[in-house]
Amino acid sequence: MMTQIAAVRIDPARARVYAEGWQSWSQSGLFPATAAPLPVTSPESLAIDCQYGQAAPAGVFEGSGLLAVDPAGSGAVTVFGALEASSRVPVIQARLHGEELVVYANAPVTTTKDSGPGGIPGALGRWADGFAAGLALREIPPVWCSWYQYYSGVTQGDVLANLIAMDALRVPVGVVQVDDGYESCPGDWLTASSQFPDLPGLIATITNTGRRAGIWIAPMLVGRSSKLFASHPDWAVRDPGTGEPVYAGTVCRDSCAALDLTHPDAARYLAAVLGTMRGWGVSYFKIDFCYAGAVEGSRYAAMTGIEAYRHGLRLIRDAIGPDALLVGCGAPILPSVGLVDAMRVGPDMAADYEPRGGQPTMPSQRNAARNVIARAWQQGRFWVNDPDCLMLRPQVQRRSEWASVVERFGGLRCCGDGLRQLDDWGLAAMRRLLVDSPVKPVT
Ligand code: 9PG
Repeated sequence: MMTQIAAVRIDPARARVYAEGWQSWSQSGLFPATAAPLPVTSPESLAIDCQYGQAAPAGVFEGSGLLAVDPAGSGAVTVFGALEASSRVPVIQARLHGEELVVYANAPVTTTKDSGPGGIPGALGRWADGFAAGLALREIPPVWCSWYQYYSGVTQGDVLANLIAMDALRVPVGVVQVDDGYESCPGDWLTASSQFPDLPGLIATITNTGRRAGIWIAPMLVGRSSKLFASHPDWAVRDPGTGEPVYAGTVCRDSCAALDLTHPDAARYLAAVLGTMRGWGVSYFKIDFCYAGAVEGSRYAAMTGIEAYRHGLRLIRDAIGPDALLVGCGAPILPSVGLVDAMRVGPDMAADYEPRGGQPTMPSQRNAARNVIARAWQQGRFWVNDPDCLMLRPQVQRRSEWASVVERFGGLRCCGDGLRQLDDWGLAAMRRLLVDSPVKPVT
């Protein structure tokens, strides 16, 4: 139930509204008060990008646990923020009525008037200093990631060729991360696809060069075609009404359910998978499609989606150990604070500047840059921001603009190009930008 909590007087022509998206890929931005985002309509985006699978109504700004208003003219920035995000995240909405923004929430929030410097980003940074006080953050070495050149077609040979090329071309990479494509099916993480005849051997080859080996995994999903789902259908989060597994997205063309990590046997299974990867030498984990761990539904233990999600994140950290680096992706923002080393803060980067169909969460430089700039205040406060990979090969539209955004606002530095695809400009820029991530705020 939404209740009105405030009415903020604004100058409609100049006022701005910040709305925090639910998870990494969800639309986050600083919008003119007269231009609320278009509502999400695609069923896939509703399941993936929206809190509780529900879109904000037309003409409404919606923040997941955080919304800020800069009235422009006179007056301080007002920040409406969650008190905590460990059991539920309040939905906060704002609607323009003449010269007022009327603000509603479905749970108690704090209201802070901030007259300090820096407008909305400055006020959000100060709010974050309170919300996430006392976190110790760690530097992340520069990463090479297989996704943005090879996508799901990546082979062991592609990774090896790049491992050789990074030495030959003197590209300073500290972590070599194998992305989606190595596994036979989401859930069956230790059964490799035919593209990876010897995954443990590849990991050893990477660590033998003195680099960290990294792997992508979607630990909170289970594909319906997997052996895991066939043998343990009771490990899926279920709709309390129908008893059917809750749909949690499509990965590798497989429709997926959410894995119930409150089930002790499912938790043991995941811990064993991660422990095996640790045993191969993997010490960097990009955990993806994490929103699936927070869907509401029937679980073994009676927990809210967010409680179950945080339980899952803790068990993942226990399984990989304190020295491994943990990067969240597709992950609910406020519930992850303090539980990951780095966090993807926007939709996927892509070679095309504009998203397909104009959709605000589809891969594209336009969408990625919007979120990375809007969420820059999280860098060095919640975690190291991951703006997504640098893509600097000649086929990438407006590539120097993306390099500038990553340099100015990002934290984690990751190379997404096949290194032999880079021309002289791309190689020089890549060498310059691949440095250890800062752990300090950028704004
Ligand atoms: C691997 C990729 C990469 C990438 C991640 C994630 O259907 N979707 O809406 C959708 C969104 C993002 C996405 C894939 C699908 O990309 O962000 O870095 O790891 O998964 O599959």
